[in-house]
Amino acid sequence: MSATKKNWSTKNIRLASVLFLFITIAFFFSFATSSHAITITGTETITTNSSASYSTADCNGTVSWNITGTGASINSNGVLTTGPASCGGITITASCSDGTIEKKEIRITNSGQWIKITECGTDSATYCHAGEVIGKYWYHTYYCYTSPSACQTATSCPIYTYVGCNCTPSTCWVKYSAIYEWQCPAVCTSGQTIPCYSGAGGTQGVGICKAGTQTCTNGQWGACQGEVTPVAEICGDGKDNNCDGQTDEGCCGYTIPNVPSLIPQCDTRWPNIKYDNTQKTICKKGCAMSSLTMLMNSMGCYTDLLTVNGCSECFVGAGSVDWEKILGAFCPSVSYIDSKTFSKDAPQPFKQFIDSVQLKQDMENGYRYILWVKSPTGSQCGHFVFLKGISEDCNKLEVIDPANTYTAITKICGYRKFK
Ligand SMILES: [Ca+2]
Ligand SMILES: [Ca+2]
Repeated sequence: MSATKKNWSTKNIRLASVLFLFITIAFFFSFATSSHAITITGTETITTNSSASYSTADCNGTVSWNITGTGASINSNGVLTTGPASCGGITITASCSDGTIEKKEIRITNSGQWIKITECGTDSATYCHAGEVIGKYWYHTYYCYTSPSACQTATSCPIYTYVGCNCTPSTCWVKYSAIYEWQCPAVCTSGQTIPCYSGAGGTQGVGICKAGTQTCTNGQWGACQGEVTPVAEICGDGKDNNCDGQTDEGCCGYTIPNVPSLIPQCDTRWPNIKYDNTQKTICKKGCAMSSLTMLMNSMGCYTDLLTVNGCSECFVGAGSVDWEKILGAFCPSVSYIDSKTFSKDAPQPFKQFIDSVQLKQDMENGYRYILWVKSPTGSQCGHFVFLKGISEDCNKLEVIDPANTYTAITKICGYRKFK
């Protein structure tokens, strides 16, 4: 029994040893023939004729390198010794002695050739990642379209033109558009400037209108900066806004209704008649009285100069008219509103003190003015005229002058205002 037992034990040990050896060999062969995933590391985008280095991660053995496309070559160390000369994508293949193989597609960007969208083909529904920058050329950036259908209809894309796209899952080509370059060639040197003007002919340099400047950026002219072109005339700003050579035209241009006839202070009807009770004649002294008489006549109160001159209480001091008393005596419907003096010594440009458009509105609203102006025979203030209107360009006050000298004036010393 014990011998039999011993024989069984010996048999079992031998069997266990055989099994152990078998498992060990099986494990060894299993280990020796298993493959690792390897990864090619190195740049994914290169320019034509450039070199680049690649290596593998996790290769359990030696690596042999191969390359396809565009005449490029790669040496045994994974160095791209001859870069791709031009168009097309290239594929680098690393074969590890442990049996694993890895391929890597490389994008080629260069001055105006082809790009291969390497992302294409990894997913049958996605050629490349939407919005991904697939290349840059000059100052253009090229973006990926997301689907075959988009790829096929992308010819309207403003930044480049698809010239070929078979839209199979592995190939989607974009060509930098020669057409685009023809349409938009560099037309200027960056930094260059030129004058520019988009207003109508004949308006540049007139009134407010002036040229601007265009600056060249990236070979193309930028927008015109700083130019001033015609706009509708703005009343009362003293500027020629529509650049037609006239300032504030159409803004004034008013003549009062019922323009009175001239009452000349010197007239054969009163050749040597004294003014008021002075020793001076109406011809010498009667401008204010004449202006006010014309004003009253235009406002429906007809009277004549000799009648006014005969009104003993209508004058004050040394023969100055009393505006209110004359109106009270001959035209009580009209009131003396205001008196303004801008200068007692020399007339001043009325536009310094009076807004032309406002003056026109005043006259339209029934206000009437007698202007204090320069004496026709001297340089100082000493004469009165009746304001009948304002010129089209707002620059001149049109008057009826008792001395029959002025028809329009631009400078005044002051005014008397009535309504
Ligand atoms: Ca104008
Ligand atoms: Ca204007």
